[in-house]
Amino acid sequence: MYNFFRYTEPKKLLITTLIMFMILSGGYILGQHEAEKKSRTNEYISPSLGSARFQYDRPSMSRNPLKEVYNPTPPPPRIPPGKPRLVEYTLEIDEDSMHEVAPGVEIPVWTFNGTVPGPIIRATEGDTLRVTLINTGQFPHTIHFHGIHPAEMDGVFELLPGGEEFVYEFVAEPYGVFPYHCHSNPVSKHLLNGLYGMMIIDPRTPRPEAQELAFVMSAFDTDRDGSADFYSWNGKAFQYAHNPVELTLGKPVRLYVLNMFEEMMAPHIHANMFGLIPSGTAMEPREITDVVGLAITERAIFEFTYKYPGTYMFQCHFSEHMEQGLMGWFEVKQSIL
Ligand SMILES: [Cu+2]
Repeated sequence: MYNFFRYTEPKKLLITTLIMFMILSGGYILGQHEAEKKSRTNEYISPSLGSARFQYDRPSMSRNPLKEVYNPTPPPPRIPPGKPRLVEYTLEIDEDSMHEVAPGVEIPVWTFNGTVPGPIIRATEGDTLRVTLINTGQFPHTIHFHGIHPAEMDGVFELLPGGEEFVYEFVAEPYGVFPYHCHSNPVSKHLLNGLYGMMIIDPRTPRPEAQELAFVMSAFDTDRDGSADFYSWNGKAFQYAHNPVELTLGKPVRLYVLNMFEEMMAPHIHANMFGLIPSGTAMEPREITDVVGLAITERAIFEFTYKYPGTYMFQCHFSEHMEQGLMGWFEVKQSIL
């Protein structure tokens, strides 16, 4: 017994010292991290983040219009089931745009047609999609569409110099939800600067009638320190916290959602479940859930209907993403008809 204590006491002392060191150094690192976060410029605290008691303000109390809210309603689908048609878009790249990334915070960005994300491109499966790209900038750019198309329409090798135009033309297939983005190197910079958007290819047999929404999830590193400062639905942090998306009680909703940032996202709707159609490439949901993980460029369709009226949060379930912009409100109202 005597020997046992003689050998264990120094061990205990060593372990205790090690634990104390780990606690103290951990506290120091955390403190440094917090101080670094606070020193960042362009920090914006949304009133919807709530009070010191961490309660969320109701959206009607915090409505604070941005200069403009990115309309979450996608353009209507082509009128199926007619014959396949030619669907034309013109996308102009501008390297000299200012973009309000959060209320009162403007940053320089690169844009397709002046917005981040760029406009939604929409066609029906089998249509011929013709997209004219005009590069008004100084750097070479491209458009790389996801989906099926010939090699020379893939927007990887054929870099478009500033001041020139190029026409992408291919048959829209398969049906689903896709990203499009610049693929000029360094791709990370062209993406982070804002050159991305969503493409919806509708099935030739139309999906059932629903209120349609489209959310592109992305993030902005405003001070270029390598970590994102704002996370956004459709390019603006907190825009649907200040301007809730109105839904009609009992009416089906179809949400097209796409992640364009290099971190995992976890879109989640509150007090409800959705039918999940990964990549939008099926007519029927694969499962019923209320959250899904989306890696960069992964996308899905969520189909849901609210059963009760009221105000419901939607968010990215990564807490940091939510606190830095990826949250908002659905206001579910009785139909006035
Ligand atoms: Cu580019």
